[in-house]
Amino acid sequence: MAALDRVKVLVLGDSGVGKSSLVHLLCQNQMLGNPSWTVGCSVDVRIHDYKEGTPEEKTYYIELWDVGGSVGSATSVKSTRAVFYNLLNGIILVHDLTNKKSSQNLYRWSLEALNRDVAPAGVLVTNGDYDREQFADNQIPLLVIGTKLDQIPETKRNEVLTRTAFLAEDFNAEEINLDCTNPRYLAAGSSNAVKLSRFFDKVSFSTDSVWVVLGEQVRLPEILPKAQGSSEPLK
Ligand SMILES: Nc1nc2c(ncn2[C@@H]2O[C@H](COP(=O)(O)OP(=O)(O)OP(=O)(O)O)[C@@H](O)[C@H]2O)c(=O)[nH]1
Ligand SMILES: [Mg+2]
Repeated sequence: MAALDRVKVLVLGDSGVGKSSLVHLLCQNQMLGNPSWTVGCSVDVRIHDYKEGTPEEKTYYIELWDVGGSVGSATSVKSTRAVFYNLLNGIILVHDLTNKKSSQNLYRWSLEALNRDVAPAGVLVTNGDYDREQFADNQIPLLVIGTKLDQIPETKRNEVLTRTAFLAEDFNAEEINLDCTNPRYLAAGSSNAVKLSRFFDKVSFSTDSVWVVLGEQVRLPEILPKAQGSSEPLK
């Protein structure tokens, strides 16, 4: 069997928002039994059928790089994380719907990963300082995921989801809100599953188009002449 193409997706967000729980759900289709702090980064893989059911259908390994979210913006911590940010095809931005700060910090996480974090070390780029122009030429697919939906009382959901819809708009991304401990939220055929599949289609397509190398967005042929008839990405 031919080796499958692999693509890399970063999973970013504050500590405790549920990144590891989400990755486990995406890759193992079940609740993560015993979550503990992620130190450094852990990687799991999901198999994705690009353009399923069409003549262009192709299977990809999606590597989900779950980057531990502890201790925000000290320069040394940032440079440690930076090693995970090279050669990426997409970013899943994860925030906790019960924690406003974790939503605001997504601006900082995305800027850090895309190497546009020009704020002085230790200063968060908050919603108020956010400038959409910083993303004007971004070609990396982004997906915003809100977790702990189960912990928001029914009476508060509208208010919370209206606020987070703006967030997805700022990132020009789709959003999914869910409970990471419940596989039902990603059940086959559900609108969440459709959004997810659309995101992974975009990410898979990007193996043939754009990568981030040391913070610069480049087209693959510019850094690696492709083997005839192959779209094997750079490893
Ligand atoms: N009720 C509920 N609990 C959740 C949800 N997602 C995550 N949790 C819980 O939140 C806690 C933190 O989850 P993790 O997945 O470890 O968070 P993380 O983002 O990987 O944290 P770091 O590894 O420190 O960066 C765990 O106790 C999870 O069970 C959710 O959607 N609903
Ligand atoms: Mg974790």
